[in-house]
Order: sequence, then structure tokens, then C-alpha cells
Amino acid sequence: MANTRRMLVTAVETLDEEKVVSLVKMGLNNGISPLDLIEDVHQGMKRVGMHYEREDYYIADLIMASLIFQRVLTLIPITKENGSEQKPQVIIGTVKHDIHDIGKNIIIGLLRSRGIGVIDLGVDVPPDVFVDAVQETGAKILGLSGLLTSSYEVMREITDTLNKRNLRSRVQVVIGGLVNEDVKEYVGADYWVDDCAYGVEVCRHILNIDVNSSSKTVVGVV
Ligand code: B12
Repeated sequence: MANTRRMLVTAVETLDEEKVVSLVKMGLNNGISPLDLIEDVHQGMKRVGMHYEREDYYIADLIMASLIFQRVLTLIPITKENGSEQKPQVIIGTVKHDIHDIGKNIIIGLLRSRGIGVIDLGVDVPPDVFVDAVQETGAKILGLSGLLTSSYEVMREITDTLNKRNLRSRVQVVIGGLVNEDVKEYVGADYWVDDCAYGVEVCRHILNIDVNSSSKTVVGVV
């Protein structure tokens, strides 16, 4: 099983679509969890990004990688919505100037499949649109996705605007994508996530606690 997973990361890295497809099918048949398979493909995508940075891959290769991921998602059943979705409690979008949406769409699919209502604002979303959505819906979680360095500034503008409009205490801000603890601090967010299983756990955790609680510690990962 560990071998299949390692081979999957490499198959994505080398953009070998047919091998990726057969390894994902093999993994599912052998009982590897769909979320683990998604994370393996995610790791492979990160390696594709590193090749692009080193200039031995080009933009066409990034596009190819995203097509491979989209195909993988058609093989993995977990992103199907079920019928019991609740009133929207989570707002998610990719921030202004950024059009990366694969991770955002995975998280949205996972949350909906667990009955959590999500409003998807799409990609390249201006700060005011996020803030208006918080005000209008009363959602408890604002999820910001961003994979570009320039996205951090936009995320910060969003939390600044929430503060100015006295809405910050009404919502927990979760950032995802190419983010880390430093970015979380810079942005003024509550949580950062770069793994889909953990992202779902964070959202479930927030929805089960008093939003105004000062505790930001997440207990347990799926
Ligand atoms: C595929 C890809 C593309 C595709 C995107 C297709 C699409 N529909 O999304 C295309 C070809 C369009 C693209 C374009 C560009 N890209 Co690009 N791209 C990538 C690549 C290889 C993979 C991204 C991806 O889909 N990963 C898989 C998903 C599943 O991972 P994820 O988004 O991180 O999501 C996971 C978690 O983070 C989390 N998550 C994500 N969002 C959220 C939100 C919430 C609320 C939560 C809880 C969780 C969560 O859940 C997901 C599942 O685990 C990355 C490399 C990398 N290191 O990531 C470069 C990368 C992001 N791209 C990069 C660049 C430079 C570009 C371009 C500027 C290239 C160009 N010259 O035009 C453009 C920018 C376009 C724009 N304005 O946005 C750079 C960014 C560098 C930087 N630091 O700014 C990267 C890092 C590559 C690199 N190393 O140089 N790209």
C-alpha cells in the first residue's frame, strides 16, 4: 500500500496520467482512504510546482497537472453532495487575482458531503464580496483559499475590512492553499490548513464550539 502511494506521488510529478488513473483505482480497490489518495496527488502537484519554479516545467505542465487532478476527482466518490445539506455555515472563495480552485473545490465537496452548508463565491473574489457575504448570511466560518504570494495581502485586506465593519468577532477565518503559521499571523486569520482532512476537521470543530471562545486549539485530526 505504501508503495502504491509513493508511486502515485511520482506518477503525478511526472504527469503520467494513465499511471495516475490506474494507481488511484488500485488504491481504492485495496482500501486506501480517498482522502489519503487526494493528499498523495496533492503532494505530486507540489512537486510539479517545484519543477515549474526551477523552470524545467512550463505553464502547459501546470495545466496538465490540473487536468490530471480533475480526472482523479471523477474517480473518487467523496465529493458527491448528499441531500441533507444544512443552511450555509461556511463561505469559501479563492481571493482576488488568484484563480487556483482545485483545493477549494475539494474542501467544498467534502464539507457538503458531510451535510455542512457552503456558499461558494468562486475565484478571483474581491474583499468586499467576502465581507458582504459574512454580513448577509451570518455564516460562522469564512474560508479563504490562495496559492499565490500576492494572495496574502488580499487575505489581510479581508480581515482588516471585517475589523473595520465590526464583523470580525462574528466569524472564524480559515485560510487554505499555500499558507503556513507565518501567513496566518500576517493575515490575522484564526486557522491555516493545507490538508483536506484537517480542513474538514477544523470546520467541524469550529461549528461545534462557541464562536466567541478564545480557544484556537484544534483537537484531533481525521
Ligand atoms: C495546478 C496549478 C495551476 C493551474 C490551476 C488550475 C486550477 N483550476 O486551479 C493553472 C495552470 C491555471 C495555474 C496558473 C498559475 N499558476 Co499555478 N500552480 C498549480 C500547482 C501545480 C498545483 C495547485 C493545486 O491545484 N494543488 C492541488 C490542491 C488540491 O492543493 P491546494 O490548492 O493547496 O488545496 C489543498 C489545501 O491547501 C486545502 N485548501 C485549499 N484551499 C482551501 C480553503 C479552505 C477554506 C480550506 C479549509 C482548505 C483549503 O485543501 C486542499 C486539499 O488538501 C501549484 C504548485 C503548488 N505547490 O501547489 C502551482 C502554483 C500555485 N502556481 C504558481 C504560479 C506562479 C502560477 C501562475 C502565475 C503561472 C503563470 N505564469 O501564469 C498562474 C496564476 C494564475 C492566477 N492568476 O491565479 C506558483 C505560485 C508561486 C507563488 N508563490 O506565488 C505555484 C506555487 C507553482 C510554483 N512553485 O511556482 N496554476
